[in-house]
Amino acid sequence: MATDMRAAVLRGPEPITIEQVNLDQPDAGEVLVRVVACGVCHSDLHTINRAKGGPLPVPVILGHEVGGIVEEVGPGVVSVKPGDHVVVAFRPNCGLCYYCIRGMHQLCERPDNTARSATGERPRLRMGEQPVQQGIGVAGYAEYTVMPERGVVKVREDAPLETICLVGCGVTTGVGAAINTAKVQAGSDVAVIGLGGVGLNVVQGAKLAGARKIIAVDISDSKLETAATFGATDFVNASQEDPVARVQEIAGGYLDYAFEAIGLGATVRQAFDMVRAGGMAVVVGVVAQEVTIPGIAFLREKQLVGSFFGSAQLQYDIPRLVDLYMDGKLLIDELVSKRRPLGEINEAFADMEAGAVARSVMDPSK
Ligand code: COD
Ligand code: ZN
Ligand code: ZN
Repeated sequence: MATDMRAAVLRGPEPITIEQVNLDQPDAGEVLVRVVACGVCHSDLHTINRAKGGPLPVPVILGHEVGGIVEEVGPGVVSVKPGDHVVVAFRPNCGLCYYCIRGMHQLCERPDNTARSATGERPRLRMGEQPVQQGIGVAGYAEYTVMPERGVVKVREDAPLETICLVGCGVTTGVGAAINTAKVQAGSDVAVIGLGGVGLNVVQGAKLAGARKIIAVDISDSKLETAATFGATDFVNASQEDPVARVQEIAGGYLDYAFEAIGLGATVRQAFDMVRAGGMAVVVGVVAQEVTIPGIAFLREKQLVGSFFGSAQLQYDIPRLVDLYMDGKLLIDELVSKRRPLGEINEAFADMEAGAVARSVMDPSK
């Protein structure tokens, strides 16, 4: 039996529309989740812009920052049961490949979402006879989603799903870059370039790790102000002064870590230039360009490191990040700039494009 539901469907360059979609019941090893809330992440916007620029498998339902409640489980599912509260992990891991057995789940070679989202080999959603893709493996802008078991993580029931949904991507990506990828040392000095939803989480990850100075770099004064709430101690407006020289000055010449959270070649270079000898520049942003680095700097043992999804082990990291939020050590409410019913999804993306919000959260029940 299939479930009928309302969903926000992207069919191409035109605006997203709300339509009736059919969802399969959970198969062996799968979980049907009622979506309580879904955050609007920058990667969804990237997908929309790709749809404007060229071919993209459509129709597709975007949305991958989901907090929800298990409605039904398929045969063989053991880690969750109906009624459990879950955060969806958009990139499930197989547990068995080269990377998984070495604890690098974020690099899993068989994440069970490429087939669902890109090639549509095994579609779980359809409109009439037409398959509908689960964008970024989830399709969270809908009343329900069906995920493999390792793509849902049980969380405590006293945590508000409409807030902790952001742990499904933005919080984990940013905080994880600081505490998992870089393993920021207590007492060290950190710079974060770009203070969107992800950069703000790098700031609070660095604070959690016990950094001394956390230097926020952005071109918008309002973003710099928000960064103060999340723990930034010093502020550099890169449109008014040279960010490399100013950050080095604030750090007394020895900046330990720099994080790039925008996705531009020029700011990756700034991050690399501003760290001390032996320091680490971490690239969190998705960089579609080539990056030029002065090779001689490697003699100074500078490190340039990538970070994907906060180098997270989701079944471990998601519940502990939720605990830190419930203990008041992580701010998530402050990231939610706006809540909207599903029908306002296009407006939510317009807000993101205008830089007007840290995060919007959609409520598919409305
Ligand atoms: N110098 C300083 N700041 C700048 C500059 C500049 N030249 N240009 C723009 N900025 C600022 C903007 O003012 C803004 O505050 C910020 O950079 C960017 O923020 P947003 O809100 O546009 O973007 P986010 O935080 O939602 O960002 C996401 C990334 C853009 C980093 C995106 O690349 C991403 O999601 N990366 C994470 C990769 C990952 O692991 N993803 C997991 C799946 S989503
Ligand atoms: Zn995301
Ligand atoms: Zn794997």
